[in-house]
Amino acid sequence: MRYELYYWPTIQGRGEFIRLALEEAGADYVDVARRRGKRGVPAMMKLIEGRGIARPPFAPPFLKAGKLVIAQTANILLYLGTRLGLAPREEAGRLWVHQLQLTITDLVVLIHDTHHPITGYLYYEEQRAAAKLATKYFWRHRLPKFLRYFERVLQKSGGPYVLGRKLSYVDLSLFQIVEGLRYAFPKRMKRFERKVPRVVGGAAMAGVCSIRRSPRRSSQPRSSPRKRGPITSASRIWVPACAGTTREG
Ligand SMILES: N[C@@H](CCC(=O)N[C@@H](CS)C(=O)NCC(=O)O)C(=O)O
Repeated sequence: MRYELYYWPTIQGRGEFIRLALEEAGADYVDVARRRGKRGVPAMMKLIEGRGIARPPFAPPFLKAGKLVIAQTANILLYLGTRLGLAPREEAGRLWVHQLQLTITDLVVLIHDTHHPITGYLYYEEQRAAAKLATKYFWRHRLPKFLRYFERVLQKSGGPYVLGRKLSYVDLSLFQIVEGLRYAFPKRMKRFERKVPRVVGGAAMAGVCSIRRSPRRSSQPRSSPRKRGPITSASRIWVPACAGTTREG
């Protein structure tokens, strides 16, 4: 089956979690919004607006698989996981990796909030004081709690991956989290990494996958786009876990 991935074309964002899984499995897919003209972003907007579709997605990323249109990153990965050989087939294992992915979903929101704690509609500069406070507590409490949790998960599994020796989509997402944090907070992350060696080690192994060599992996932007745009504009979206559009000074 040829999958259709829909995500903002110029950033890695949450779309990258899906892209990583598709690339790792060598799946046949098209990155729809990266196409030029009407077949690109307008085609994505058409589905979001619910034109000609009974179950419209709220926001990208979403995946079209035959007649199915599936949104929500963790939900998409739940669907793809067993099909791409990146999740266990049995129920308990499938729910376990889904549970871990939902935890990553929570972490992504916190990472986003280090720069847009009040709202994504305001410039980073307009909420800098709140962002600084959010960043302080993120690094002091929240990130350590999340990554130490994954450290324990990896200890229990025996590593290098959350399922032990079998790679899953969760490991690919952890790779993306580590890479995004390195990009957005290079100094802090450098100091922090030694505290979560299993997470960093597993991420490094998961990262040695096809997408690293693939021209389809979008690069991190060189500068920090801080323009405010409409809600549907890619320029608004700041998800450093995956996009890393703003860096620490
Ligand atoms: N919980 C959703 C979040 C989806 C989401 O926030 N997508 C962003 C791009 S990364 C978006 O375009 N949001 C539009 C909006 O919130 O209005 C997921 O994990 O997929």
